[in-house]
Amino acid sequence: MKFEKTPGWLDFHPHPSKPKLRLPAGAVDAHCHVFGPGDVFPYAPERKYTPCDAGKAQLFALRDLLGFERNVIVQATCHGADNRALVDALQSAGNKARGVATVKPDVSQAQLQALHEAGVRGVRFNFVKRLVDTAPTEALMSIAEKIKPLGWHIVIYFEAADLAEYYDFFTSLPTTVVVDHMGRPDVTQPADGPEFDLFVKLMREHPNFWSKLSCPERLSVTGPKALNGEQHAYTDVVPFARRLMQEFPDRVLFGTDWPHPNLKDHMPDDGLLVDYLAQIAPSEAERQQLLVHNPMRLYWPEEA
Ligand code: 0GY
Repeated sequence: MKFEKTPGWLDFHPHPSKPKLRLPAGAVDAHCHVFGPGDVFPYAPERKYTPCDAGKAQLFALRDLLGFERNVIVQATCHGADNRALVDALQSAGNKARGVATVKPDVSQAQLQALHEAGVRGVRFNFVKRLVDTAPTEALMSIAEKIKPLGWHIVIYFEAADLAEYYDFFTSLPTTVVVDHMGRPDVTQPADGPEFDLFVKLMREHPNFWSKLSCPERLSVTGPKALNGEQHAYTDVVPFARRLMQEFPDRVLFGTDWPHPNLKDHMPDDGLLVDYLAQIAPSEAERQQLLVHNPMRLYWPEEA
Protein backbone atom coordinates (compact mmCIF):
# COMPACT_ATOMS: atom_id res chain seq x y z
CA MET A 1 0.00 0.00 0.00
CA LYS A 2 1.27 3.50 -0.90
CA PHE A 3 1.16 6.27 1.70
CA GLU A 4 1.49 10.03 1.16
CA LYS A 5 3.57 11.75 3.83
CA THR A 6 1.79 14.53 5.76
CA PRO A 7 2.45 17.83 3.90
CA GLY A 8 5.13 20.04 5.47
CA TRP A 9 6.66 17.17 7.43
CA LEU A 10 10.45 17.13 7.18
CA ASP A 11 12.41 13.96 6.39
CA PHE A 12 15.18 12.91 8.74
CA HIS A 13 18.62 14.41 8.12
CA PRO A 14 20.11 12.78 4.99
CA HIS A 15 23.76 13.07 6.07
CA PRO A 16 24.15 13.36 9.83
CA SER A 17 27.63 14.38 10.94
CA LYS A 18 29.95 12.12 12.89
CA PRO A 19 29.75 13.48 16.47
CA LYS A 20 32.79 15.16 18.00
CA LEU A 21 31.87 13.59 21.32
CA ARG A 22 32.92 9.98 21.70
CA LEU A 23 30.21 8.03 23.50
CA PRO A 24 31.10 5.53 26.23
CA ALA A 25 31.30 1.86 25.26
CA GLY A 26 27.87 0.27 25.47
CA ALA A 27 25.92 3.53 25.02
CA VAL A 28 22.16 3.09 24.52
CA ASP A 29 19.95 5.33 22.38
CA ALA A 30 16.90 4.94 24.62
CA HIS A 31 14.31 6.68 22.46
CA CYS A 32 14.01 6.14 18.72
CA HIS A 33 11.43 4.79 16.30
CA VAL A 34 10.99 2.82 13.10
CA PHE A 35 8.37 3.91 10.57
CA GLY A 36 7.23 1.21 8.18
CA PRO A 37 8.19 0.98 5.45
CA GLY A 38 4.51 1.50 4.77
CA ASP A 39 4.31 -1.04 1.96
CA VAL A 40 5.50 -3.78 4.36
CA PHE A 41 4.13 -2.51 7.68
CA PRO A 42 1.15 -0.28 6.86
CA TYR A 43 0.49 2.81 8.98
CA ALA A 44 -2.52 2.59 11.30
CA PRO A 45 -5.89 3.83 10.01
CA GLU A 46 -6.39 5.88 13.20
CA ARG A 47 -3.02 7.73 12.88
CA LYS A 48 -2.89 11.54 13.10
CA TYR A 49 0.06 11.88 10.71
CA THR A 50 1.73 9.87 7.96
CA PRO A 51 5.51 9.82 8.33
CA CYS A 52 8.26 9.26 5.81
CA ASP A 53 9.41 5.64 5.77
CA ALA A 54 12.31 5.17 8.18
CA GLY A 55 13.18 1.52 8.53
CA LYS A 56 15.38 -0.62 10.69
CA ALA A 57 18.40 -0.66 8.35
CA GLN A 58 18.60 3.14 8.47
CA LEU A 59 18.21 3.13 12.24
CA PHE A 60 20.99 0.60 12.72
CA ALA A 61 23.30 2.51 10.36
CA LEU A 62 22.70 5.69 12.37
CA ARG A 63 23.35 3.83 15.64
CA ASP A 64 26.76 2.78 14.31
CA LEU A 65 27.61 6.23 12.90
CA LEU A 66 26.79 8.02 16.15
CA GLY A 67 28.65 5.56 18.37
CA PHE A 68 25.72 3.95 20.15
CA GLU A 69 25.75 0.20 20.66
CA ARG A 70 22.09 -0.41 21.41
CA ASN A 71 18.64 1.04 20.78
CA VAL A 72 15.38 1.21 22.63
CA ILE A 73 12.77 1.40 19.90
CA VAL A 74 9.54 3.06 20.97
CA GLN A 75 6.27 2.37 19.18
CA ALA A 76 5.14 5.56 17.44
CA THR A 77 1.49 6.59 17.20
CA CYS A 78 1.47 6.32 13.39
CA HIS A 79 1.55 2.52 13.85
CA GLY A 80 -1.19 2.52 16.50
CA ALA A 81 -1.22 -0.75 18.45
CA ASP A 82 0.14 -2.73 15.49
CA ASN A 83 3.63 -3.55 16.73
CA ARG A 84 4.79 -5.56 13.68
CA ALA A 85 7.38 -3.05 12.46
CA LEU A 86 8.76 -2.75 16.00
CA VAL A 87 8.94 -6.52 16.51
CA ASP A 88 10.58 -7.02 13.12
CA ALA A 89 13.26 -4.44 14.00
CA LEU A 90 13.84 -6.03 17.41
CA GLN A 91 14.23 -9.46 15.90
CA SER A 92 16.73 -8.17 13.34
CA ALA A 93 18.73 -6.35 16.00
CA GLY A 94 19.17 -9.43 18.17
CA ASN A 95 20.29 -8.43 21.65
CA LYS A 96 21.15 -4.90 20.49
CA ALA A 97 17.62 -3.53 20.84
CA ARG A 98 14.71 -3.56 23.26
CA GLY A 99 11.24 -2.21 22.60
CA VAL A 100 8.36 -0.25 24.09
CA ALA A 101 5.02 -1.29 22.56
CA THR A 102 1.50 0.07 22.40
CA VAL A 103 -1.23 -2.38 23.36
CA LYS A 104 -4.98 -2.31 23.84
CA PRO A 105 -6.75 -3.32 27.06
CA ASP A 106 -7.92 -6.61 25.53
CA VAL A 107 -4.34 -7.74 24.78
CA SER A 108 -3.92 -11.40 25.75
CA GLN A 109 -1.22 -12.87 27.99
CA ALA A 110 -0.01 -14.88 24.97
CA GLN A 111 0.41 -11.67 22.93
CA LEU A 112 2.26 -9.99 25.79
CA GLN A 113 4.49 -13.04 26.16
CA ALA A 114 5.29 -12.98 22.42
CA LEU A 115 6.20 -9.28 22.66
CA HIS A 116 8.40 -10.03 25.67
CA GLU A 117 10.24 -12.74 23.77
CA ALA A 118 10.83 -10.27 20.93
CA GLY A 119 12.46 -7.84 23.40
CA VAL A 120 9.63 -5.57 24.50
CA ARG A 121 10.04 -4.34 28.07
CA GLY A 122 7.41 -1.63 28.38
CA VAL A 123 4.22 -0.04 27.06
CA ARG A 124 3.66 3.57 26.09
CA PHE A 125 0.67 5.66 27.18
CA ASN A 126 0.29 8.82 25.13
CA PHE A 127 -1.55 11.90 26.38
CA VAL A 128 -0.53 14.35 23.63
CA LYS A 129 -3.82 15.36 22.02
CA ARG A 130 -2.40 16.16 18.58
CA LEU A 131 -1.06 12.57 18.41
CA VAL A 132 -3.83 10.37 19.80
CA ASP A 133 -7.33 10.14 21.18
CA THR A 134 -6.13 9.19 24.65
CA ALA A 135 -7.69 6.04 26.07
CA PRO A 136 -9.71 6.41 29.31
CA THR A 137 -7.59 6.09 32.43
CA GLU A 138 -9.51 2.93 33.53
CA ALA A 139 -8.46 1.23 30.28
CA LEU A 140 -4.85 2.32 30.79
CA MET A 141 -4.87 1.09 34.37
CA SER A 142 -6.08 -2.31 33.22
CA ILE A 143 -3.12 -2.48 30.81
CA ALA A 144 -0.80 -1.44 33.63
CA GLU A 145 -2.06 -4.33 35.80
CA LYS A 146 -1.57 -6.79 32.92
CA ILE A 147 2.01 -5.81 32.12
CA LYS A 148 3.20 -5.46 35.72
CA PRO A 149 3.82 -9.20 36.30
CA LEU A 150 6.17 -9.22 33.30
CA GLY A 151 8.40 -6.67 35.06
CA TRP A 152 7.68 -4.12 32.33
CA HIS A 153 7.52 -0.37 32.83
CA ILE A 154 5.23 2.33 31.43
CA VAL A 155 6.44 5.20 29.25
CA ILE A 156 4.22 8.27 29.38
CA TYR A 157 4.18 11.18 26.94
CA PHE A 158 2.38 14.39 27.87
CA GLU A 159 2.71 18.17 27.62
CA ALA A 160 3.74 20.13 30.74
CA ALA A 161 0.45 22.05 30.73
CA ASP A 162 -1.43 18.76 31.28
CA LEU A 163 0.66 17.41 34.16
CA ALA A 164 -1.56 18.82 36.94
CA GLU A 165 -4.64 17.18 35.40
CA TYR A 166 -3.04 13.74 35.17
CA TYR A 167 -0.83 13.92 38.29
CA ASP A 168 -2.96 11.63 40.48
CA PHE A 169 -3.40 9.07 37.73
CA PHE A 170 0.31 9.03 36.90
CA THR A 171 1.31 8.60 40.52
CA SER A 172 -1.16 5.72 40.95
CA LEU A 173 0.54 3.65 38.22
CA PRO A 174 1.92 0.45 39.76
CA THR A 175 5.20 0.12 37.84
CA THR A 176 8.32 2.09 37.03
CA VAL A 177 7.19 5.07 34.92
CA VAL A 178 9.46 6.73 32.34
CA VAL A 179 8.50 10.23 31.18
CA ASP A 180 9.30 11.22 27.62
CA HIS A 181 11.25 14.41 26.96
CA MET A 182 11.20 15.78 30.55
CA GLY A 183 7.42 16.17 30.38
CA ARG A 184 7.83 18.68 27.53
CA PRO A 185 8.53 21.87 29.50
CA ASP A 186 7.96 25.30 28.01
CA VAL A 187 11.64 26.34 27.92
CA THR A 188 10.78 30.03 27.78
CA GLN A 189 9.80 29.59 31.45
CA PRO A 190 12.60 29.36 34.03
CA ALA A 191 13.98 25.89 34.77
CA ASP A 192 13.44 26.69 38.47
CA GLY A 193 9.98 28.17 37.91
CA PRO A 194 6.59 26.75 38.97
CA GLU A 195 5.92 24.74 35.81
CA PHE A 196 9.12 22.68 35.90
CA ASP A 197 9.05 22.58 39.72
CA LEU A 198 5.89 20.47 39.45
CA PHE A 199 7.75 17.98 37.27
CA VAL A 200 10.71 17.93 39.67
CA LYS A 201 8.26 17.37 42.56
CA LEU A 202 6.83 14.38 40.68
CA MET A 203 10.31 12.90 40.30
CA ARG A 204 11.36 13.78 43.85
CA GLU A 205 8.31 12.38 45.63
CA HIS A 206 7.90 9.28 43.44
CA PRO A 207 11.12 7.29 43.14
CA ASN A 208 9.49 4.98 40.56
CA PHE A 209 9.58 7.90 38.07
CA TRP A 210 12.38 8.25 35.51
CA SER A 211 12.81 10.90 32.81
CA LYS A 212 14.26 10.97 29.34
CA LEU A 213 16.39 14.09 28.86
CA SER A 214 15.70 13.79 25.14
CA CYS A 215 14.26 16.01 22.40
CA PRO A 216 16.07 19.33 22.83
CA GLU A 217 15.37 19.91 19.13
CA ARG A 218 11.63 19.68 19.81
CA LEU A 219 11.66 21.81 22.96
CA SER A 220 14.15 24.47 21.95
CA VAL A 221 13.07 27.94 20.87
CA THR A 222 16.58 29.17 20.06
CA GLY A 223 17.56 26.05 18.04
CA PRO A 224 21.13 25.14 17.15
CA LYS A 225 23.51 28.12 17.29
CA ALA A 226 27.17 28.81 16.67
CA LEU A 227 28.91 30.61 19.53
CA ASN A 228 32.59 31.60 19.28
CA GLY A 229 32.93 29.39 16.21
CA GLU A 230 31.60 26.33 18.08
CA GLN A 231 28.19 24.75 17.77
CA HIS A 232 26.35 24.99 21.07
CA ALA A 233 23.07 23.43 20.18
CA TYR A 234 19.80 24.02 21.97
CA THR A 235 21.28 25.96 24.89
CA ASP A 236 17.84 27.06 26.13
CA VAL A 237 16.96 23.43 26.97
CA VAL A 238 20.20 22.73 28.85
CA PRO A 239 19.16 24.10 32.30
CA PHE A 240 16.13 21.78 32.36
CA ALA A 241 18.10 18.66 31.46
CA ARG A 242 20.96 19.68 33.73
CA ARG A 243 18.62 20.09 36.71
CA LEU A 244 17.31 16.53 36.26
CA MET A 245 20.75 15.07 35.56
CA GLN A 246 22.09 16.56 38.79
CA GLU A 247 19.17 15.76 41.06
CA PHE A 248 18.21 12.32 39.68
CA PRO A 249 21.41 10.88 38.16
CA ASP A 250 20.24 7.29 38.51
CA ARG A 251 16.80 7.84 36.90
CA VAL A 252 17.59 9.60 33.61
CA LEU A 253 17.90 8.31 30.04
CA PHE A 254 18.68 9.88 26.67
CA GLY A 255 17.58 9.11 23.13
CA THR A 256 17.92 10.67 19.70
CA ASP A 257 14.19 10.50 18.83
CA TRP A 258 15.22 9.57 15.28
CA PRO A 259 13.53 9.90 12.77
CA HIS A 260 12.07 12.93 14.56
CA PRO A 261 8.35 12.76 13.76
CA ASN A 262 6.28 15.87 13.17
CA LEU A 263 9.08 18.39 12.75
CA LYS A 264 8.21 21.12 10.29
CA ASP A 265 10.71 23.96 10.82
CA HIS A 266 13.99 22.38 11.73
CA MET A 267 15.41 18.87 11.32
CA PRO A 268 18.34 18.18 13.63
CA ASP A 269 21.69 16.85 12.56
CA ASP A 270 21.81 13.71 14.73
CA GLY A 271 25.57 14.14 15.19
CA LEU A 272 24.91 17.52 16.80
CA LEU A 273 22.34 15.94 19.09
CA VAL A 274 25.05 13.62 20.38
CA ASP A 275 27.39 16.57 20.87
CA TYR A 276 24.61 18.24 22.89
CA LEU A 277 25.23 15.55 25.52
CA ALA A 278 28.45 17.33 26.49
CA GLN A 279 26.32 20.21 27.76
CA ILE A 280 23.83 18.20 29.81
CA ALA A 281 26.22 15.52 31.07
CA PRO A 282 29.64 17.22 30.99
CA SER A 283 31.61 14.56 32.86
CA GLU A 284 32.42 11.07 31.63
CA ALA A 285 30.94 9.66 34.84
CA GLU A 286 27.62 11.38 34.10
CA ARG A 287 27.59 10.14 30.52
CA GLN A 288 28.34 6.62 31.73
CA GLN A 289 25.35 6.84 34.06
CA LEU A 290 22.97 8.42 31.54
CA LEU A 291 23.88 6.36 28.49
CA VAL A 292 25.03 3.01 29.84
CA HIS A 293 24.34 2.28 33.48
CA ASN A 294 20.71 3.54 33.68
CA PRO A 295 19.36 2.12 30.41
CA MET A 296 21.10 -1.20 31.04
CA ARG A 297 19.39 -1.49 34.45
CA LEU A 298 16.01 -0.85 32.88
CA TYR A 299 16.28 -2.74 29.59
CA TRP A 300 19.05 -5.34 30.04
CA PRO A 301 18.98 -5.96 33.83
CA GLU A 302 20.37 -9.46 33.27
CA GLU A 303 23.63 -7.84 32.02
CA ALA A 304 23.74 -4.72 34.18
C1 0GY B 1 8.32 11.47 19.80
C2 0GY B 1 7.50 12.66 19.62
C3 0GY B 1 6.39 12.80 18.85
C4 0GY B 1 5.67 11.74 18.22
C5 0GY B 1 5.46 10.52 18.72
O1 0GY B 1 4.55 8.42 18.72
C6 0GY B 1 4.60 9.48 18.13
O2 0GY B 1 3.97 9.72 17.11
O3 0GY B 1 6.02 10.15 19.85
C7 0GY B 1 5.84 14.15 18.69
O4 0GY B 1 5.19 14.42 17.68
O5 0GY B 1 6.06 15.00 19.59
O6 0GY B 1 8.73 11.17 20.91
O7 0GY B 1 8.59 10.80 18.84
